[in-house]
Amino acid sequence: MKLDHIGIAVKNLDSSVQVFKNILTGIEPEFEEVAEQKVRVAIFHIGDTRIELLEATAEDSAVQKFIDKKGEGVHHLAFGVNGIEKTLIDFKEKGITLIDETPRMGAGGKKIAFVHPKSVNGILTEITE
Ligand code: CMX
Repeated sequence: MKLDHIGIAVKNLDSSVQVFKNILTGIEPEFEEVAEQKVRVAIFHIGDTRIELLEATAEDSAVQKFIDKKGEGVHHLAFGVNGIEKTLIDFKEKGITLIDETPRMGAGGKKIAFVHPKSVNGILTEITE
């Protein structure tokens, strides 16, 4: 298990990238659009983990709903696992509420699944492989 990335919801990707470039001096982000999740993403690699800035590309995007309700800020934590299907079964057996019972495709063609924030102290949690 590792901390794969931290997702941060932002209103404007371009201006937020400038803010994070000032903080993460010398790190150039990669950009990606994840159509299925209705987000545009700027990815900053920091050692073994990443900060992902998320901008909604549609009004009904989960990121847009989050910003409307809570404002900008940490949107989710993502943990890298070996054997995502096995991990989901394990979580379910432990009574953890899953948003995705089976993995779907996320950024970079990785398998991802979300766990409901109500199950994890208000933190939307992603697992990825
Ligand atoms: N972190 C913490 N709480 C969150 C949240 C988040 N990111 N998103 C929503 N919530 C809370 C809401 O505040 C709300 O709480 P209250 O009931 O106390 O008001 C509750 O969850 C329900 O929220 P909602 O706005 O009514 O939204 P939905 O039920 O439609 O969906 C969720 C919530 C988490 C199930 C949905 O956003 C989801 O399936 N998310 C997973 C996919 C995703 O977030 N994709 C975007 C990023 C993708 C990427 O990284 O590529």
